[in-house]
Amino acid sequence: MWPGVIERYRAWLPVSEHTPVVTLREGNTPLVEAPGLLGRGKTLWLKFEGLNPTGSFKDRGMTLAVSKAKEAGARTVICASTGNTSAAAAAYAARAGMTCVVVIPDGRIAVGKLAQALAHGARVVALAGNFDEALAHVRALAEQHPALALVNSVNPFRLEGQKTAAFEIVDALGHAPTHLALPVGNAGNITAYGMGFRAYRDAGRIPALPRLLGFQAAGAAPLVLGHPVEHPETVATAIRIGRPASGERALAAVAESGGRVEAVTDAEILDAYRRLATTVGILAEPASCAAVAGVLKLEREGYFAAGDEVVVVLTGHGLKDPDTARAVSGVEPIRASSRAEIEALLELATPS
Ligand code: AN7
Repeated sequence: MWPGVIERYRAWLPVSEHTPVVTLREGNTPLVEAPGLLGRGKTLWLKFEGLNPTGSFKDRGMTLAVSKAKEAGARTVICASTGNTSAAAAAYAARAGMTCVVVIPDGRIAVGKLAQALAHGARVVALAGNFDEALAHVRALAEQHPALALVNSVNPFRLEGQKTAAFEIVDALGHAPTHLALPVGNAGNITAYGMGFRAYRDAGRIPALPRLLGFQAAGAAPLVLGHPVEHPETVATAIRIGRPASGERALAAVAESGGRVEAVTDAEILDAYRRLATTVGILAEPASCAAVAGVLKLEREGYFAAGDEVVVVLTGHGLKDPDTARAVSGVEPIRASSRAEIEALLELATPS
């Protein structure tokens, strides 16, 4: 049985036999083929991280961060979040018997993520301010109050846990893909993939690093612009971040791999969202679709070559953000009050 990422990759992680493992058996997410998105001779896999216990990749880092916080004797975890980190922190804190405090930008997180944090019993603070301000507040509070364990990705255990996704991809394929594409917000996850692939390369498990392709939303693209964005805006609220905490490490990892960081517009994100939902059969949240949009854009520009194998990380489930799901479909349910009305809607040919 799959034991969760700490037990599966214990030798690669900073844990000991004294670490109380707090797990919801996260990880082991599938690589799903997406035929038809890239041209002939190229392969596209979707690493569906939305199938983790709380519906996003954050569970990989949270299992380690909460286990280490528990090991250190902490009773309360705190984080700032655009939504998914708060959902994961709330769930793993509940599992650990710890208190959880989350600070979110008021009115700017997807409704499913807010519902998760509340349902798991977290104390949810809706800040009049954006994510970057929320993160600055919780960092300062955690410094002043040693009883608070900060579980944002500035906590090094978060990225250690998240790097296991890179291991899983190589273990599942039996080799490294040529490219790994993912959305970039606070820039922790792309840094974690860089760490994971580097660890496997240094151990001789893969000959070279996949090229890391990071995609930001055009209205929140500090790493593309080369400077912080004061008022980030995008439909992809998960990555509405103007001052990425791991920005420099992320750019170094991208450069080392020979990859790139680019921006995609909200229109491109929503086009990719629709295409994924209606032709591949997968609902991924808008931030995740930024990576799909980016790969489709690079494909149009002729970036990929025959033989390339691309893995796109779908970081969060589309059910996290049902408002966007409904808006994107652009239609309402058709009302009916009788079988005849339903039948009329079917436009079936009359049997001969
Ligand atoms: C679905 O939850 O920052 O570049 O506070 O939820 O590692 O920040 C979420 C980020 C991509 C970006 N996709 O990852 C939070 C938060 C989804 C996300 C990202 C996030 P990072």
